[in-house]
This record gives sequence, structure tokens and C-alpha cells, in this order.
Amino acid sequence: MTAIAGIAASATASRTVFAQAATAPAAAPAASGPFTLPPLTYAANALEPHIDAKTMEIHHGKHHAAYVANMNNVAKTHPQLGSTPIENILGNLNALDDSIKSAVRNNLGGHANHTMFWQIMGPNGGKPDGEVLAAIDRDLGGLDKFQTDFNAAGGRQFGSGWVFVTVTRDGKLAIETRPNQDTPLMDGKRVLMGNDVWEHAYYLNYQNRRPDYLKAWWNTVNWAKISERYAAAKAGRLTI
Ligand code: MN3
Repeated sequence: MTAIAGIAASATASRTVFAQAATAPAAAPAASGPFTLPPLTYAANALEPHIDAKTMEIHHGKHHAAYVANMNNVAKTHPQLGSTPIENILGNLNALDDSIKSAVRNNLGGHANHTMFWQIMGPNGGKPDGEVLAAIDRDLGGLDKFQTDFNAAGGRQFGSGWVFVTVTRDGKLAIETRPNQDTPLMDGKRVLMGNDVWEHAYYLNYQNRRPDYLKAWWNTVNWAKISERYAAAKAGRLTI
């Protein structure tokens, strides 16, 4: 390809990507396979002003899509990964070949974490109530203390990682953090909710001000979905 043809081709590719982004959430790049990027159930700008549309588009359409594409690449040589429940793979990483263990830990962890993350956000998220609020009062010292402690834990996580609320089969809640794309699923636990404290989750809008992002993020939380996840956890049906 000549240099000029190359420039023309990349300009065409940019326009194509832009046209797709304008009509639908970006699809996973290449590498089709058993793992799929779940579409956002709300518009990319639905969480503004707390999370801007550009951050959502890149975070979902590029970062999460890359974890999915990477897993599909791994599944080409290890097809059993595509037919095993995600929580079972992550709960038993030591059973994997050493050659793929890190790739699965990072990319399937990332896929599970982000799948949960998109679910538990949305516009007009309301307030916790019912059994979830009772559990927050009982186990986490009430909503104000919970939010303060959750934000503090997310702020203390050095470098990239997540802050989660885990839930037991009895409905007991706890705040836990993990580095990188690790998840409590790797310890056989279940995740009620969590916030992404990687810089890619907030840097365009908040730069180094992670505490401001953590505080604003509560405006995006979908408490109805969290109530559903809580009920599923108590029924033994919560997966990722
Ligand atoms: Mn992320």
C-alpha cells in the first residue's frame, strides 16, 4: 500500500468507526467467539454530568470490548472456556494452564467486572430501600457511613482496581477492594455492586480527582438493579 493509499484507508476507517458510534454502541473489535460485549441499556450520555458520554463510549466500546476480544482469542485455543460459566472459571483460576492464567485473570476478570458495572448504573437510580437498605443499615452502619467508607476504600486503592460490595448467600454485605481486574468472584464470593477506580473510568472529566469521581458516581447508581441482584444472591442465582 502506498503512503497516500494508507492515509485514505485510515481516514475511511475513522469515518466508519464514527458512523457506527453515532448509531449504536461500538461493537467488539474483531475476534468473534463465545464472549460478547453486553450492550449498554441506556445512552452513553445518560449518566451526565457525573460520567460524560465520551468516557462511557471509550470505556464500554474500547476497554470492555478489548477484554472480550482478548478472551475470544484465548478461547480459540481453549474452547472449553466458552462453555464454562464465567464465575466458575474465575473461581478456579488455578485449574487453568499457566500459559493462559494471566490472560484469563485479567480479561475475564475485566469482562465480569464491567458487565456488573454497566448493570448497576443508570439514569434516575433513586435510593436504596427494602431489604438492601436494611442490610446496609445492619452490616455497613447505614447509608451515609457506607458511602463514606466505600469512597475511602476506593480512594485508598493504589493504582488501578475496584471497590466492591460483596454479598453472601445469607445476604450479609462487606466492602472489599481488589487490584487490576481481580474480583471477589476469584475467591468464590459474589459481588452485589462495585465501582471502577481505574483512571480510564474518570480521567477525561476528573483527571487526578478520584475522590470527586467517587462522590459523584453515587448519582449514577441503579438501586432497583441492585435490589434485583441482592434477591438473586439470596436465592443462589447471582452469577456475575
Ligand atoms: Mn474499567
